[in-house]
Amino acid sequence: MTTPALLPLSGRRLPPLNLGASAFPHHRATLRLSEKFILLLILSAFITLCFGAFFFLPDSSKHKRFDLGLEDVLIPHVDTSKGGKNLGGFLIHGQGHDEHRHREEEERLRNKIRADHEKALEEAKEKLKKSRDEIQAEIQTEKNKVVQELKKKDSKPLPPVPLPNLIGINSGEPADPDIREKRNKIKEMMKHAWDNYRQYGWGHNELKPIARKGHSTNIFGNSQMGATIVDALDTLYIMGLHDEFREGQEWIDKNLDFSVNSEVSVFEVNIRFIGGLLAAYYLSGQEVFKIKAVQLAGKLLPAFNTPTGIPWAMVNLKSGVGRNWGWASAGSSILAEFGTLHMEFVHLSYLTGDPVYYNKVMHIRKLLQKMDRPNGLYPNYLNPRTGRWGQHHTSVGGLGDSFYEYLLKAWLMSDKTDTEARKMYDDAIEAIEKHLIRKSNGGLTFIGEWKNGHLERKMGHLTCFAGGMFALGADGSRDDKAGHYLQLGAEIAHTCHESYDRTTLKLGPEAFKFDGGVEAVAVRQNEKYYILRPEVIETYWYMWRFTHDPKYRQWGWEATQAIDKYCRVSGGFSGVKDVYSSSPTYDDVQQSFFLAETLKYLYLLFSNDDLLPLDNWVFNTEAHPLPVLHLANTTLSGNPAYR
Ligand code: DMJ
Repeated sequence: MTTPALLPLSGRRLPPLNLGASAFPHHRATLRLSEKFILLLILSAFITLCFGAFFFLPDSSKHKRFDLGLEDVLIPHVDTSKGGKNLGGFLIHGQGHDEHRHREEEERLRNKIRADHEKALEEAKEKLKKSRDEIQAEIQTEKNKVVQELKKKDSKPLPPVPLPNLIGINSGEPADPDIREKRNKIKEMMKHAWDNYRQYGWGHNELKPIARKGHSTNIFGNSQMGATIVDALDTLYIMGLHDEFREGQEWIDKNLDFSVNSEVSVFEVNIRFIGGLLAAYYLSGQEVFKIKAVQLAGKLLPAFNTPTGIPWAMVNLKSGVGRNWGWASAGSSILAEFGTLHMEFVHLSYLTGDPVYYNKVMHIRKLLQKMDRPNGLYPNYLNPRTGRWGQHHTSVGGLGDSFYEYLLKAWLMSDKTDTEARKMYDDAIEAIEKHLIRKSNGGLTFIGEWKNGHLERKMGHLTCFAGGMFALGADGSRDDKAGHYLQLGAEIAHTCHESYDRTTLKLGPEAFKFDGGVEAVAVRQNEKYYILRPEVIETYWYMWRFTHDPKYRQWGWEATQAIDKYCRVSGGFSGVKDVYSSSPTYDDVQQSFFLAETLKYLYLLFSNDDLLPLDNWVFNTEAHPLPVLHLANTTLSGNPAYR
């Protein structure tokens, strides 16, 4: 749950440190390149020699016979009347045929050889004119082609696994006409967002609803991977927008290609693409989503080739080269990024029967378990080369958030059998309560940030998801503190609602303070924006499911109306730059998570609880529902290939 797109990036590229077979891909390419140069030189020298020698050969006209091996050359012919032997439409020429014709034939062949040599010489010269980079790129392209061909030959269908019990894929239609009407309004907003993306941004990652064109950020790399399509699929399905769902499926089937020279965020691609594809697969049963998810996961695996096994933040999908964000403390990887892979990777192992994914995330967990934690808190930064913490900053918002969420959800998704994850969650939450959670003078409970030994009394919009997390984790909590955690969830929901209610637009700012008389209000201009984020609505939905207190639907409806009034434009939905201004300006981005999360949580808030019940489904951090795996009965993969 980080926002790397909003943080500065450095151009510093860190070389991979592993010393295995792929440790020096660049070096290997250089060797091939010089070999290629030498070969080209030898080839051109040889051609020049042949070409020159050809003109020094004696003139055939001066000799009775110039043997170019013509005696037994096969020349197409149909006439056998002159004594030749017909072999299936070809005539073998022997002695005694006409001199003139022979000379013509020699001449024709000589011209052909000369032309061929000239062509080869030209090609060799052309090659040598190219820069090292161009030649290297050509070699790489050829290598990739070969690899792709081999892969095609190797690609076997995925092993069949029994699907988990998929309960609660239904319409969830509420009986109350007022609630139905509200739900229909949210569905209409989804259609507006989708239709405009369909019209103006199709295939691009996101939409610029005012400029009416495609948009992308560095988290998706430089190619058009249709992030909005993949992220929106399950919301379309849940809302019963089946034509739109099929359009998306068709695009994915025909166009979604991961063999691109593009450097992407491992975390973002995991939560939006792999999570989105897996959820679409489980909801619809369409194999294409599973296949694409597995292909993509294979492209992320090289990111784990670090001395510690803690993955790089970014990986190039083609070369597999990884690196970290330049802004991260001392070349560190980010807790919320490498700690938010578990749910998707467990499902990948389950579906493929290949333990590689499971092993990667369990390795991360084991490593974290062994480390000392200052005050019991997990710092946001961990160096993947040394295995040591970076700066001692701890946050339940950006850079830390979904790590805690995934500990809890790993336990839930395992049908509550992964008690190790539950223990880590309980320990972490206890330390967070002790050091980060406080009450303001005005009685608002907030979660601050720990920075170098002191508490910053500021809470981010991202942190608001924690209300829902506390409620979700209440059942099964240590010392039977379920009531306490449900209450804590309610208090966070209330605080976050206040952060919306105290603005002009009734939309929440990116971050708000509890300091010097300020309560739940943004102070700095660059923290006053709202970019269609879901976290506050996510918490309303969880609180609604656990309490059925009507105020959560009321708060959700306030947010729906505010979004429709202030963020809706004719070309889609846009974020706004200042929620305290009555005439806000737009940021002109329709984030893919608006379709994946914000509208989905709103729709579920106004649906019956039997649509995707929380006993059977766990939502990943991008709101993609994955089924609980009843592992106790089935083994991890449910198929014998998995050991
Ligand atoms: C989403 O991509 C996910 O919720 C992520 O975990 C954090 N940020 C955005 C939405 O704000």
